[in-house]
Amino acid sequence: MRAARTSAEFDTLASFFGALGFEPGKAWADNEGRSAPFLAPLGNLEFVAGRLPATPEILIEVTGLDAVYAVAKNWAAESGAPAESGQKISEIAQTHWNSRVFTAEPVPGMIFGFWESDNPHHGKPVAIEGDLSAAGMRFGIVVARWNAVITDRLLQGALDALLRSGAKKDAITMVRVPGSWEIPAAARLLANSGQVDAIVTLGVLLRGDTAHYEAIYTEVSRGIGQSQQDTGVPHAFGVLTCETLEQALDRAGLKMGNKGFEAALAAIEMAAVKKKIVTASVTDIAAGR
Ligand code: DLZ
Repeated sequence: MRAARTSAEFDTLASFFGALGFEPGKAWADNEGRSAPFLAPLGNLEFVAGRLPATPEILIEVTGLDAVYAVAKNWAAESGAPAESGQKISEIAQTHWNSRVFTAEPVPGMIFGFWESDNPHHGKPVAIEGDLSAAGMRFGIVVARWNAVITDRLLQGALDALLRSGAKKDAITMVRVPGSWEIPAAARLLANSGQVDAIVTLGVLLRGDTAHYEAIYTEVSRGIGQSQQDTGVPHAFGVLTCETLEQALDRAGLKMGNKGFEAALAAIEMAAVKKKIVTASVTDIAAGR
């Protein structure tokens, strides 16, 4: 809690922190005074010995320092107050502790520092994530011939995604099967071969045209999922289940993107995630090593 010396200073401070987008807390007002609370997601108290802190007493860590700086500058300009009356905003400066900082003095003598670490992971939970580079990876594509007018487009989409992400042509093994029903078995054989890092499965089941549609769909999705679980090789699911041919076409490159392309991207990402999890320790990854 900081006490404003005057009512005008209180208004200025409330206006400044409000402009910066701080979440307001529950304010109070009575005969003795009034408050303007602003909530911080996390607060730390740090004592420093041996060298004077190069920064003001109150330091606020932000993400997007440049945006915060622009808002602060704008606020100061709009307030129209002469610089000597306070409301000073410093330049952004690099610190000796791998951060950038600027100071704001919305009212004379009350200086706040705003800073952002140079390390983009600072203070954030770091997730293991796969990147979308397919260079050096090997892929299998299992594609059903049934409804080939659509599955061919899904295949083109998948190849496009793999090649544009850096996969080599000869690192892609394509397997054509009669229909979606046969996809799980072929995918499992491919996974067990040890020749691929990830598999893209492509097929189209049309409710109107497919006898026992639910039963086939359940079995195909279960089979692909089970092959993935049992073999540990990522299987991306690119089997469309649609009411009509038109809906399927929309998902194969017309109105709703190309699900083959999307499935291939998922395969690349999961192959990369697997590599990271298997080859590095989780603590290494979290530390960005
Ligand atoms: C038989 C059949 C039918 C009726 N419909 C489809 C379909 O919509 N999509 C598809 O991929 N395959 C279909 N099939 C073929 C089966 O998946 C399977 O290839 C055959 O029953 C032979 O085992």
